[in-house]
Amino acid sequence: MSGPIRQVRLHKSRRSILRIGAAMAGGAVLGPAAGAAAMESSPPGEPDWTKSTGSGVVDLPYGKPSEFEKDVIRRNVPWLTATPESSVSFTPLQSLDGIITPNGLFFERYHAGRADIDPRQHRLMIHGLIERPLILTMDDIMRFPSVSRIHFIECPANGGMEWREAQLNSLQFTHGMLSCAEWTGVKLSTLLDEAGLKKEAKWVMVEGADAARMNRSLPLEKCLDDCLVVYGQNGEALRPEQGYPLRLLVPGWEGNVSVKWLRRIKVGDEPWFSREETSKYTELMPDGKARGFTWVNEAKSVITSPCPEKPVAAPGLYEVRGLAWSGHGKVKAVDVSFDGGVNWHSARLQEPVLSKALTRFTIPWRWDGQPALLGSRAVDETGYVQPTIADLRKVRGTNPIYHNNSIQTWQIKPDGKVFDVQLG
Ligand SMILES: Nc1nc2c(c(=O)[nH]1)N[C@H]1C(S)=C(S)[C@@H](COP(=O)(O)O)O[C@H]1N2
Ligand SMILES: [Mo]
Repeated sequence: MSGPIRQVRLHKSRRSILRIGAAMAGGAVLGPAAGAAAMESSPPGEPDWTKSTGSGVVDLPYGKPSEFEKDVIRRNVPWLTATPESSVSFTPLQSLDGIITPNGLFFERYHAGRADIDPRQHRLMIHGLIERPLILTMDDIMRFPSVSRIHFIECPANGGMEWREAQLNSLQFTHGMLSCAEWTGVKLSTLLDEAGLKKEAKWVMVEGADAARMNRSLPLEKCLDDCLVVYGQNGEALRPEQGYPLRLLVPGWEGNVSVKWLRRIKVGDEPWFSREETSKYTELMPDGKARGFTWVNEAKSVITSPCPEKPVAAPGLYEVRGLAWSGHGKVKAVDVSFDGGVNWHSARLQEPVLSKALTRFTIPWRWDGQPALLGSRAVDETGYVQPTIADLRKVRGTNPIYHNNSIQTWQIKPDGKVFDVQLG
């Protein structure tokens, strides 16, 4: 009994965070009456779940979230693509904490649908400018020394619908082609070492086993640096959505190069200029030329709470939360503005801060009920500062689809609703 009582007293003598919010919520559960209730042996009322035993073990052989979390799901934008086989679903960033995306909520991007592959029949072929061509089974691949690394994947088209104007009033749809997992597999350099690179080797082509046979060219330097051939995702096998049984993971680079259902690696001395690096994943610049091989996802951040899906309940004290990331390495700092970029305040970075991984930031905010414009700006370890949309447009115009890493502004209205806006 003494614990709760002492807690209540402590709360009274110090500044209470919940008091204002709870009163506004009608005081039903956490209102002033809660102070007295905390001195009883249990919270007021006796709910059904306390009156009888619950379900037994292995009632759910593979666990899933509470039924009360049923709205926390991947969603798509139906008008965006002609078919669901060549489409994308978005991660509900507004409902997630920390930096890891649960496997069932990892965003999906398919060019020709999800391949469902029998791992016993899957093969990875390595050929081209190497000494020993290889055809590896999954068992072969799992015998190589393994590594586990936490990295994000972001489709370069994330935010691509916002180049001209703010049109999607949703964090899930403006930023949800972004997820982060702990990946387990073999370093690509280990496999290339096993195959023996010839000295003319300069480029590597990677290809998927899906109906799109998606393929991309990668410079050998990146392949030998930090690329992984992975079979594990957050401690279990890759999900089919993420390329089961095997995918390439190219840390920090546009998601498209992280080829799923990986079946072939060819070593050459020049790029292949595949469809996905000529017709797509290039950007039309204002002078009519197209930029290609724009691989790196540069520093970016977004406030995940509040956001259009998570309005502000009432004036009071809040913790503003968000995510920051950079394809060049670690996030060094995140600044947050509450007045549309006039004043900036340093946010706290939550540990761990990992290279080419999502980083969580927080900052306290007392909302006075007045209109506000919230935005976050990431700085990475190279010193690169996340740009405004106005600055990006000065260089790249309004035609691009890819690599919109601009500062996201959320407008808070006096009723607490949150809107996706852009500042001139
Ligand atoms: N084989 C294959 N690999 C692929 C794709 C694909 O359609 N086929 N989509 C790519 C694109 S465009 C992106 S953004 C990422 C998305 O990875 P995810 O679906 O695991 O989120 O996978 C890439 N790898
Ligand atoms: Mo993508």
